[in-house]
Amino acid sequence: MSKNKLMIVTLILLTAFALVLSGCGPADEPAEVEEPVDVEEPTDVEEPEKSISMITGIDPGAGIMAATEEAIEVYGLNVGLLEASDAAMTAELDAAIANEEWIIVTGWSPHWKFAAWDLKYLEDPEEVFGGEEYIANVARQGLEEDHPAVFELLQNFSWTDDEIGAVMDMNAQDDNFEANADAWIGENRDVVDEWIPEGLEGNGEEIEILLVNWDCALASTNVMAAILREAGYDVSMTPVDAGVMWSSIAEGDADFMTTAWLPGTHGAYMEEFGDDVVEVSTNYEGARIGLVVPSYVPFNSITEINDYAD
Ligand code: PBE
Repeated sequence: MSKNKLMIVTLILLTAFALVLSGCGPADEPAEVEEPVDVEEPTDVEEPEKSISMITGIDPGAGIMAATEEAIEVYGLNVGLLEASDAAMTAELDAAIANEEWIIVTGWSPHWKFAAWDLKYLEDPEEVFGGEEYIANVARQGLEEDHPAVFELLQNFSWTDDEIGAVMDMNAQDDNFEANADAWIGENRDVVDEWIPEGLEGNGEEIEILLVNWDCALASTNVMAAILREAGYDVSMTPVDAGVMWSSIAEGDADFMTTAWLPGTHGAYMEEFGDDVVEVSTNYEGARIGLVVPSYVPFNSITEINDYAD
C-alpha cells in the first residue's frame, strides 16, 4: 500500500469512527426527529377524551344518584360518580359534545337536553333504574281543609310532554322562569282554564311551594306559582334539597310540591314520609331515569362501560 493510500484509508476509518462516537450517523437522524411527533399526538389529543372515569351526576339528594350508586355496585363499574346539579350536568354535557368527548350523565325525561342534543339511554338489563314513572303533586296534610281551591287546582293539574317541553325549552333559552311561566300561560289559556277551579281566590293568603332545582320541577312549580299569584295568593317558591322537600311537607312546614317521582325514583322518600303527606294527583305520565350518553359514544349498555373505562 502506498503512503497516500494508507493515509486515505486511515482518514476514512477515523471519520467513520468519529461519526459512530458522535452518534450522528445518517441512520439515527430520522429516528430522533420523527419519533416524538408520532408518539405524542395520539396520547395528548385523543386518549384523555375517549375514555370514561366518572359519571357526571347531580345533587346528592336526587333519587337518580342513589340509583346510580346502586348501578355501580350491581354492574361492578370501575367509574366514580360526581356530585353536581342539573345545571352543572347540562353544562358538562354541552362542553363534552362540543369536543365530541365521551361522557356519561345521570339523565331523565322529561328534560330539554333530549331536544337540544342527540342522546341515548344506556341499556340497563338489571333494571336498576326501573321502568316508567309518573310525576305526582304531593301536599301537606290539611291543605285540602285550609285551601280547598288550591287543592283542587293541584288535582286538576296534569300536562303533556309537549306542554312541559315548551316551558322547559323557554327556560333553557332564558332563565327568567317566572316570566316564561307567565308567557306560556298567556299562550295556553285554554289548557290552564281547565285546571282552574271555581273559587280560586287568594286574597293575599300565603302558599309555600317547595322544589329542587331540576328543570322539570322549575317548569311545573313556576307555572303553578304563576296561576296562584294571578288568583291573588302570596306565593313563595323555595328551592331545597330533595330530602328537605319531602320532610318539610311531611311536617306541614310547606304546602306542596309538584315533583314527586314515583313509584321508583322517590320510592325511598315515599316509604319514609308517605304516611304524613297527601299524594294528590299525577301531573305527568311516562317519566324515566337512567344513564345517558351522546349518541356518538360507541357503547349502548351499562354492561359495556368497563370496556371503555380508564
Ligand atoms: N330527577 C328529576 C329527580 C326527580 C326529578 C330525576 C333528577 C331525582 O332523581 O330525584
